[in-house]
Amino acid sequence: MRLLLINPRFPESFWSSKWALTEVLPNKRAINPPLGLATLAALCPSDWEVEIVDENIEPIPLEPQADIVGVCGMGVQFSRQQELLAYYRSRGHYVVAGGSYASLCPEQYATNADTVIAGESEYIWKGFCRDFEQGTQQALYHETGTVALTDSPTPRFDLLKLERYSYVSLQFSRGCPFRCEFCDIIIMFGRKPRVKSLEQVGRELDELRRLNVHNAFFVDDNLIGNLPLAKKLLAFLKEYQDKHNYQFSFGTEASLNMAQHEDLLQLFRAANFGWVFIGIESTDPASLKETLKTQNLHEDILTSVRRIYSYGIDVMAGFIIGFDHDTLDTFEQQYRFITEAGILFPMIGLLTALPKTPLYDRLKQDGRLTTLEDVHENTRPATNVIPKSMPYEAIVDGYIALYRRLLTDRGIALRIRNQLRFLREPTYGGGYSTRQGLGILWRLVWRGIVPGGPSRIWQFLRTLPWRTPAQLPTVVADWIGALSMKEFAERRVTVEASEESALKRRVDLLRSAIVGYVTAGAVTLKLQGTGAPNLAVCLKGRLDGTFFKRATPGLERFLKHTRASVTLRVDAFQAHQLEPFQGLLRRLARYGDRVHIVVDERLRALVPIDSSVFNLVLARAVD
Ligand code: B12
Ligand code: SF4
Repeated sequence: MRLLLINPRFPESFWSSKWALTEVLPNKRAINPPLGLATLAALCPSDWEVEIVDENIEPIPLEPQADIVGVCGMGVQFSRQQELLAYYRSRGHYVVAGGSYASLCPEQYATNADTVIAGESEYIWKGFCRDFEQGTQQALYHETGTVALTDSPTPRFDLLKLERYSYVSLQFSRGCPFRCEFCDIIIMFGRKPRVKSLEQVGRELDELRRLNVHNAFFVDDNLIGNLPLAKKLLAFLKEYQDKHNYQFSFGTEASLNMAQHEDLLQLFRAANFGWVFIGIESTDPASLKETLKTQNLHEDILTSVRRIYSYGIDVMAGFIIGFDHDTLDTFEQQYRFITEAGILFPMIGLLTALPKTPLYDRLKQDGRLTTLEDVHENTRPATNVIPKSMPYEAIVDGYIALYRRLLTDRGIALRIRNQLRFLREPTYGGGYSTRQGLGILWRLVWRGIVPGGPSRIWQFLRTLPWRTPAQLPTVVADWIGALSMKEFAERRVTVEASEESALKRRVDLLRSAIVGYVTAGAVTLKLQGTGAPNLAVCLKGRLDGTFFKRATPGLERFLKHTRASVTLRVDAFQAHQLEPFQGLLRRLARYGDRVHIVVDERLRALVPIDSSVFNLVLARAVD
């Protein structure tokens, strides 16, 4: 049996770190590989041929040799996941949906998937494989019991192109003991953390060592969900690292109460954990109580963060604004805390109600939910919650203003200095060779710092740790991450919505450059939409090299100077156009997230498109 597993392209978000990946880090295309697919591959019968394609790093095959195509997805990937399922099904493949969102809302897949795997797949996937071989497969396999993680196999890391990711994922536990009102993790994975055995973890690390991995991310919901077991894991990791020259630099997700256990922090340090992601959400005790995040109420949060720093561990954190107790002052409080604590990568979201969570049920009952497209992307100025203590427009404006303040060069530098005052001996070393490290620094300076002008250069110099060089990798990573966020925010979050005149001017310039072709009807241009403007360009007649020479800079400038998207539709194409067309694509690649390409089905073999760079539209009915 031939099985093709696909991780669909993510829409761009703060997490994509696009600027860092394209401009600074060597040969990396995405942050993390799809661990769920590698786990699923390991659960297949040994005689099945399995291939994993991650559309975030490579194009999807349009004519795969596969009996079954399995597509995973989080909520943010839902529309692409549906598009891929529909496409492969229309080509005669048997299509299966699984992953985070199919686990939470399997009912939403009924139309496009032949089978839905809902929940952890360690047991039910084996059932599906058996049934499929016998021709008795069902439409839905739903895990309703409890999966013991000791039954989870070593993921097929060998099927992933690990060198293209900044971190490689592995997992020790699932589930979290807490009960934050907005959280869907405990709906999917429960409140009793389940863990793998230390032997299993050791086997996975052996495999990652064999594959020459250095940066590893424990993607647990909360690594310290079961404290005694977490301590055993960390002691084991320390011993493992001792034996193997500290090959790994680790990171993970954990709850803030880790700060209350100095022995635990000591173990984190000893095992070489460089950073931890923590859901801080709010510094207001009333809001924390409201959302049942009581584990954050043990002490002043700044004290907790600084204690974690004192063990050499950097803190990334998530914040939420929009709790019922929050007011317009909350924005200022969050700004002050994030700055004083020196949190370089604050993931700030407006309170959003995800389906099936207690928050969703409460707000629905109170009539405080609106419909919002793509509710899953919660790091943008939009929410499906009607705020209680401030107008919706004010919360959106406050959100944009907060990011603006945090992402000024001065704001970034101030946070770095506040962080370094307490993160004196960071464990994080970068995980790169000296040569690679110098290359990264060089690109950061020339592509990130110098283009920011004298003020950014000055702020950068002020953050350099002249007396403590061990802090340098942290400073470099801080600037790379912060400039990546800044670049994304400037394009997608904080841009003024009033770009209309700039848009029209750019389209006019483009049109006048190719006016002969437009008049002849060989190409059409149409600017559509206001909130999310889109320029539709349709190639429909004979186009020569001169056309591409003139259209390329115009389109490139359109994308560079506006935040609009472009839909490039190819309805006619001759073989001699391939070279100039590819030249056009190369110039637009850096804006690929905003470029949608629709190729007439009869021409697809003639016009190869890298779907990991551009949005390759496969749905039939596209305007
Ligand atoms: C690691 C991680 C990330 C990483 C890497 C993501 C990646 N490439 O895989 C990073 C940090 C980049 C990330 C980012 C985001 N994430 Co995330 N992430 C996780 C985390 C912590 C672990 C995922 C994981 O690897 N699990 C380990 C594997 C083994 O388990 P699994 O994926 O559940 O897979 C099992 C089954 O689902 C099934 N399965 C999986 N795939 C498939 C496919 C098929 C065909 C089948 C049959 C079965 C199947 O088999 C597996 C074994 O049982 C989860 C939390 C969680 N516990 O799932 C959140 C989680 C998946 N993320 C989430 C979110 C919301 C996001 C963001 C949108 C956050 C944001 N607001 O910006 C971004 C989006 C990413 C982007 N680029 O835009 C949500 C998704 C909610 C949902 N129900 O859809 C989760 C569940 C956390 C949460 N509740 O907040 N994330
Ligand atoms: S600590 Fe995190 S994973 Fe645990 S319930 Fe709260 S939000 Fe969910």
